[in-house]
Amino acid sequence: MSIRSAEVIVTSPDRNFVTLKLTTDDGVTGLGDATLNGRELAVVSYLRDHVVALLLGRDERNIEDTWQFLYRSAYWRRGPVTMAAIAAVDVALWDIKAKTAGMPLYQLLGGASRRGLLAYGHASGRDLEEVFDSIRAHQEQGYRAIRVQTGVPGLHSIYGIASNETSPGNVGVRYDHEPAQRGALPTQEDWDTRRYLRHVPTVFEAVRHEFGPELPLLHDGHHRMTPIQAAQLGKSLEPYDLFWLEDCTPAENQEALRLVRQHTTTPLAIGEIFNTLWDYQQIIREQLIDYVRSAVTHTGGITHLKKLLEYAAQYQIKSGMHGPTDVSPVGMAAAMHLGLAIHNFGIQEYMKHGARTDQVFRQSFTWRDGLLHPGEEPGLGVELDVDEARKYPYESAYLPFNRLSDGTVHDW
Ligand code: CS2
Ligand code: MG
Repeated sequence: MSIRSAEVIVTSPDRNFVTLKLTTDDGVTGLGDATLNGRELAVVSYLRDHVVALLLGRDERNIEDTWQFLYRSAYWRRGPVTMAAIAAVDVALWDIKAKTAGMPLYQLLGGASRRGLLAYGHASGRDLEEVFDSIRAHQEQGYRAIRVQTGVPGLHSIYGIASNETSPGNVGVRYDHEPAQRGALPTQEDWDTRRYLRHVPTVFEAVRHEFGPELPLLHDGHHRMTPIQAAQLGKSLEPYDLFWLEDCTPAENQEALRLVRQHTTTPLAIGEIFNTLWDYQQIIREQLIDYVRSAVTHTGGITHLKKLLEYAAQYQIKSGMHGPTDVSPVGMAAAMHLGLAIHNFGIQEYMKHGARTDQVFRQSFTWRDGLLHPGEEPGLGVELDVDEARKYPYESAYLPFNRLSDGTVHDW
């Protein structure tokens, strides 16, 4: 048994996706997601120009050895591009192993630890009325947990607001669920943390008043606050009992979370831009977060994320896997299989992909009563229609960036 071919497939049905397709000499195929939003082609080159040659002829059964080989033999370790490339190989090999074993991947990972995965959706609005309507619309779609992002008076276009104009003057073109805008250059957005800190608690007060105490509510600070501002927000949101406050401050300096922890009991989620277990070591060991936000696609695949979550479990820290539209249906399926099997599952982010994407990627997962389930097909349960994919060639797209009113670049 060995790997006969390795194809890197780039398609852009509703947004850009990068998928690795491995085929064994027995004709068994495996898929892995390698999509890195706004930097997709860097991973394509890493795979095509450096990794594919290393895979041909390898025994596809030796997943751990292949992981270690790709991680250590590269010499240059970690980082978003490397870990997305390794993730794609890893997940494709797990897909092949589960298909060969004739079982859904979660069975190979230890079987189901729950009926399904509680998932949250993205409600947002420029004002309270839009926020309320968006929450109701998500409840009608079956969501039983909701992330709330709100516009801030005085700020034109900010992260996470579906009804934002994509750029000033582009009236009517919705931001919707895709932050990466097609185009030759990134668009600039404006930001003011003090306005945001004054406004957000008033929105959660109104949402709790309107929707009651039960509904799990989440909010994404999207890396924009200093540690003391994050502490301030966490404290001011305590009365509204959030499920979590996410990415409250940039966490390259893991100690920053100590100051936040000192001042608030609002649960904290971090890690969607982390790539390895080592990025978390201190914040897990010091109990500075409650949820690990890493996605399988950006953290070295199932092999590495499973180890990270097992480490987190020792500290009663749970998973909260990143699941925006830039995690492809292949990456989402991998997240669902892992999430169903692990004990310390917390919640899964679930933004629905577009109709064209669902044509390119045939999926077997289910969404019922607010719970996701990866399905019972052998392997991941996702097939990529290569002819359909070819209809949508790559298109340049960038995530926006932020400048403060004085022109300073700020975290987006
Ligand atoms: C976000 C993402 O879903 C989230 O929690 O932080 O929308 C993020 O901005 C994108 O995935 C970036 O590619
Ligand atoms: Mg986020």
